[in-house]
Amino acid sequence: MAVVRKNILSDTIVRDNFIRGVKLLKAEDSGRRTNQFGIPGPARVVSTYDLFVVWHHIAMTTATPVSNNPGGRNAAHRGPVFLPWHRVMLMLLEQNLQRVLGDANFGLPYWDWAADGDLSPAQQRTAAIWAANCMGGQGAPVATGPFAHRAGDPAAWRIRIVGTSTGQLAAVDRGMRRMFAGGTPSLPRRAHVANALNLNFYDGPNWDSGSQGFRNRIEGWTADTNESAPWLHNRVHVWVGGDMSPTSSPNDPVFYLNHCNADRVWERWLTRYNRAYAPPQTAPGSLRGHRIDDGIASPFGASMTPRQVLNVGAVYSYDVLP
Ligand SMILES: [Cu+2]
Repeated sequence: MAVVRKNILSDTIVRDNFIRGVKLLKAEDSGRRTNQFGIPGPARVVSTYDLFVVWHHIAMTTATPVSNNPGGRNAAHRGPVFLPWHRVMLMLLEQNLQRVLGDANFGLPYWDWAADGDLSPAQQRTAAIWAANCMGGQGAPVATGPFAHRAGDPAAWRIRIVGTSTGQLAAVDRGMRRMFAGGTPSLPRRAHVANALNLNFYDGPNWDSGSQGFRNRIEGWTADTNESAPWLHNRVHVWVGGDMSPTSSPNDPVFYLNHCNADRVWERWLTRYNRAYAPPQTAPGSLRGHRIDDGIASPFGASMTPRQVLNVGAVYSYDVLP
């Protein structure tokens, strides 16, 4: 039976289960060790939660095509596969949360950031999502909420693996960081989402962060009216700041709430435009990794293609589409 994904502010049980679930995954040994990923220093356990962090970093630092990549396209971003790739990631996290929670009906919650974007900049920083009983607030380290740093508490949320500015992975052990509005003054607004949904084609040449179409707009590389860069999904990463900025951005559970909302916007787009995707499999090898039947590899063994995730109604749906 398909699960329903809900707004995290609308259901306290889903909210609390999400928080409990990510903590259980953070405490679970994935069976992998840091040295298997070339991370310098003594071999340490990689938790199931952190395996998603490593996966995201590796995808983001894998150029597609590997040899010549002027558009900056990587295995998960700046190209057509951005939306399917993150959909697969969210589905795998959701499955793992269902497993550790013992609840096959658990659906990943989303954060409707455009609703907050319509608030004043000051209200955005103290919105309900950042309450101590939800995601907690900002700081370096974060000092309130379920992911706050608490000195000497082994159950406190710790950042263990980060992506460095030189594209490497590094082992650390510290509290999580956020800095609201440090890199951009405000969240995306509902009007920006509506404008993105009016784009009636998915993606096109050069299939990168410079192309027109819905994918590049929701990812956040193309301009909307009267707002300086970045836009939409990218803007949320930059606005939250801290650990939401680098290749290891899944370190902050808010990553999943942001991407679940981007996925929700995509789902609306799919319902409107006949579940279209591009490029087709006949596209040249320079688009390998982004064509409709190219596999999306994961460290969890599963490999899905964009085509296989264009209609996920049997797996999950959203309580409300934008
Ligand atoms: Cu990503």
